[in-house]
Amino acid sequence: MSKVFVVGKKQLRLIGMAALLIVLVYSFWVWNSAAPTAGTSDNPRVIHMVTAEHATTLKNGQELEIYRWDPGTVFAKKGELIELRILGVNGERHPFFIEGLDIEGEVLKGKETVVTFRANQEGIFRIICPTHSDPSHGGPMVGYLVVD
Ligand SMILES: [Cu+2]
Repeated sequence: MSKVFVVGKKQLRLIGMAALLIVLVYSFWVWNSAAPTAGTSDNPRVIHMVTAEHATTLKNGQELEIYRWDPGTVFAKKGELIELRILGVNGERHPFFIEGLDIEGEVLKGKETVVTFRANQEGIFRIICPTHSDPSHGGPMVGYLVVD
């Protein structure tokens, strides 16, 4: 005894759309897995930062000026090779170190400082400019590197 299935136009259209969806999902999956994973091989992932300045005049006439890393927080995956490029826009000179990591450098106005490192350690690491440490010294100029 055999069963006979009759497929109507509506079912045929649904089957066609399902097949198309499967092909699209599979194509995306193949395309996505073939894309190079930046920062995990010998090719570092580039992160751009700049030095920025915020300034205001208080009601008493006092000028308040602070420097910041911009963006204030950057992210890396554990094990990722990072090329941190910091362009000096505001402020003549910003020495810096990344607390807990053996990374340091100096950013000069109009110049780009590049540090390359592998983010081997998970955590939140402060990027500190010791020259601009608190409000009385144009800071705190602190940014964050988040590795997870
Ligand atoms: Cu600074």
